[in-house]
Amino acid sequence: MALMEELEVLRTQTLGAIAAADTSAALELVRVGVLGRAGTLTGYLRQMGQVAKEERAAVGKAVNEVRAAVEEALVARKTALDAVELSAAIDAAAVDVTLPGRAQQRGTRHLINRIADEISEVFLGLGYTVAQGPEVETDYYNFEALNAPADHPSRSLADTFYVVDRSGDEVAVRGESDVLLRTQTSGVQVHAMEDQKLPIFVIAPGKVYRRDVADPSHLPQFTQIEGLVVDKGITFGDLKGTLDYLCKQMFGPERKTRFRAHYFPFTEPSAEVDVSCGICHGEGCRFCKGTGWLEILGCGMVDPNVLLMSGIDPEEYSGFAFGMGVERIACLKYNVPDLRMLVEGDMRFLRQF
Ligand code: 2NL
Repeated sequence: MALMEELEVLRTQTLGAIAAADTSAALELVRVGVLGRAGTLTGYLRQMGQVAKEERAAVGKAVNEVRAAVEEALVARKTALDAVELSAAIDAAAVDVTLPGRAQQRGTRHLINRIADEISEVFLGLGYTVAQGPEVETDYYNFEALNAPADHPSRSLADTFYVVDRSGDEVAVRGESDVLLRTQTSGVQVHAMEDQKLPIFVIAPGKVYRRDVADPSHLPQFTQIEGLVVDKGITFGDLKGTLDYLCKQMFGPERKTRFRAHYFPFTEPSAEVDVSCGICHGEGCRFCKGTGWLEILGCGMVDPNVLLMSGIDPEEYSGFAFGMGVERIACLKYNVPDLRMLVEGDMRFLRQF
């Protein structure tokens, strides 16, 4: 019975092919080749009509047995291959939890802002408020209200950035005031004198602009903190005590201050304040250029004319004011030799602070 033998060969070959299939894709090819539409076993089922009547039952039974055996072997092999492939996929996607993590790059505050905040904190502790104002100001608030004479060099085109329109003409507001980038934050305090009730204890930190070429001690843009006090009975003694306290808070309790007579158009009398050198403690060294002192700010008693222009009676009220460059103070505190290092964005330098 040739047919029965053929079926036996087909069973043996198919079970061998199933055992040899080493991927589920290869196994599927075996399945389609035997049980698919054009499969070998399917061919035998189609031919059943041509099988002699008396053999039909036996052949049919044999075909079904082969099919049952093949299907059983397919399921078993498929289960085994699926397990192998799943574990291979898991291994391939595995995360090594013992690897060290990648550190997040954390930003830090810029030294300039940190020092500005430290200075502000000293004055907040003394009961001052912090005021802010526009970086684009009018000539009136930046110069005129501060008693700067019309021909003062700081008002010249060479020293101040004036705002121009497209044709290059200077911009005028209300037809009278020139528009400029503020050279100091004084305008903020003029606004405070005009708008706030007395007494005034205010500081004004912010960016200011001067038409300077950057060098070790100048930046065309820097951060200034100005302060203003207006009350009844304010004296130069109040000014000295306040600024001496500021220096000791910022640089340390062992540091001394000295007040040198100076001139500003907006204060009278005026002074520059030096803090004793932290490197030589007043002996004189290279850092303080042999003087024992480091210049840190300018100050003075508010000129009566300045009070008057903002509507305050100088017979009843007096005040003091001061201004300092934050970058300068940061460099003095950390012995940085060049202001430009603060704004060059070299992270190796900036991350130290
Ligand atoms: C400096 C010196 C100073 C003032 C700023 C001021 C403000 C008003 C009235 C009077 Cl509203 N004065 N400001 C006073 C003295 C000095 O700055 O060296 N700044 C970088």
